[in-house]
Amino acid sequence: FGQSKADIVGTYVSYNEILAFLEEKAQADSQHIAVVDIGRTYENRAIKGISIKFNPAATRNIWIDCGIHAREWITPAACIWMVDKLIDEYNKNDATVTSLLNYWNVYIAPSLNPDGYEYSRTTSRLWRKSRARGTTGSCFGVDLNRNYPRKWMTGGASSSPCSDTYAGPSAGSEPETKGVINFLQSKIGTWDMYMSFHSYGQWWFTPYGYDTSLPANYNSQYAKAQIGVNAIRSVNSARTYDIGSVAQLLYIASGSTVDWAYDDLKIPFANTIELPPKSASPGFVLPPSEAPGVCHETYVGMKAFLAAIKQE
Ligand code: ING
Ligand code: ZN
Repeated sequence: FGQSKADIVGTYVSYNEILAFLEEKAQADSQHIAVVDIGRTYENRAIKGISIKFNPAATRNIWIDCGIHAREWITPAACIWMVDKLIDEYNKNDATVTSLLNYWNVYIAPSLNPDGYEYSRTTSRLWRKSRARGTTGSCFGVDLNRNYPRKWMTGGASSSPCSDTYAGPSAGSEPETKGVINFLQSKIGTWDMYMSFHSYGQWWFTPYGYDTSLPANYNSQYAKAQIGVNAIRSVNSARTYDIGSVAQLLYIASGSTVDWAYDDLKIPFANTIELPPKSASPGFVLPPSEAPGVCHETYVGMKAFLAAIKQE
């Protein structure tokens, strides 16, 4: 037997290995699972996601993305883990996963910034942005989590192409951003949850990043996040997360995915999770030996969070 692609689950792998994994999952059950096109990158890589649709009558959707920032390697690993375990546990008739996947179609995009991810893997480990070349100057890359068209460039973002938080030349200018926007817009009104994974810091963020005001349903978002965080701590008692809005807990940041998903797409549960570790050492460079544990606890937290949302 050849080595199964399933062996990549819980490890840090190349973008090509991620794509091969998605294809393998779709081929193994083409009736329920498909690789979907999200868009292209600046360097013309295909941005792919996977759709998991076990119930043909399900009409509601949820979205999970990872890897919008190149150096946050634990996040594609966490997305791959979720794809693998959701499918596996559904097929094993796990009660929670069965009820979640009979209710929702799930879309998971493990890497929204594959150009940056490959650059981080091969050349510059702490690269954050995309790899777009501006028309002037010698600096590369747009911070894709500052490029979304909700309150673009209104704070906590830079107009300098050399900055790590460069928001791009205009709102939604980047091909990576356009791909996500077009995909979500094509199913507008069907989304119940939008989650973007980042690292590091152990925070569960609600909107907003653009200012310190809170979304209308903040108390409900907080309560559901609390259930997710408690589930994570039930797996690893040392894993504490703080819950709150981006701007209140961390810093002002405009043009991010969550503010766009909540305000423009009206998705009631639009969150960002900052995965472990908690502090700058090891920060983005989480040892691979810790990846399976983080992926597992995160998956447990997401299941509890989704089960809580489903009660609404
Ligand atoms: N942190 C996020 C960033 O893009 C964030 C924080 C989350 C900002 C959600 C806006 C919205 O700066 C990291 N580590 O990337
Ligand atoms: Zn990030």
